[in-house]
Amino acid sequence: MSRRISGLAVAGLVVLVAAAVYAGVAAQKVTVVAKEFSYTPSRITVKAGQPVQVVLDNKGVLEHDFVLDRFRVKMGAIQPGKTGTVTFTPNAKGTFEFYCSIPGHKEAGMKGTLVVQ
Ligand SMILES: [Cu+2]
Repeated sequence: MSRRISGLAVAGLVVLVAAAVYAGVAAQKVTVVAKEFSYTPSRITVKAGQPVQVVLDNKGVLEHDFVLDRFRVKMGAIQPGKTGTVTFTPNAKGTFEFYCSIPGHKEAGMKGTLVVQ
């Protein structure tokens, strides 16, 4: 009986430690709505050195993308009504541009700013 209880206690402790470790590296989740021809929000602020998960919610009628050259992020085209996800870790502080790589979209204003602090 006591062996069974201590076994449960150990299992519980393992779960707690795993949860704590996971929380330490949990991604900074950011949802960005894409439409013609903008991102909302167009300015995203994140912390350096911690993973960032970008969820692109395409509420437009054309396909859209999310590209951030500085951190080699390229989501790929997301169809209207769909969402796409990409995760990266910004390893430098500063202000960086992200944009849509579908031809003509960036030029039409489909770009934004990632601020890494
Ligand atoms: Cu676009």
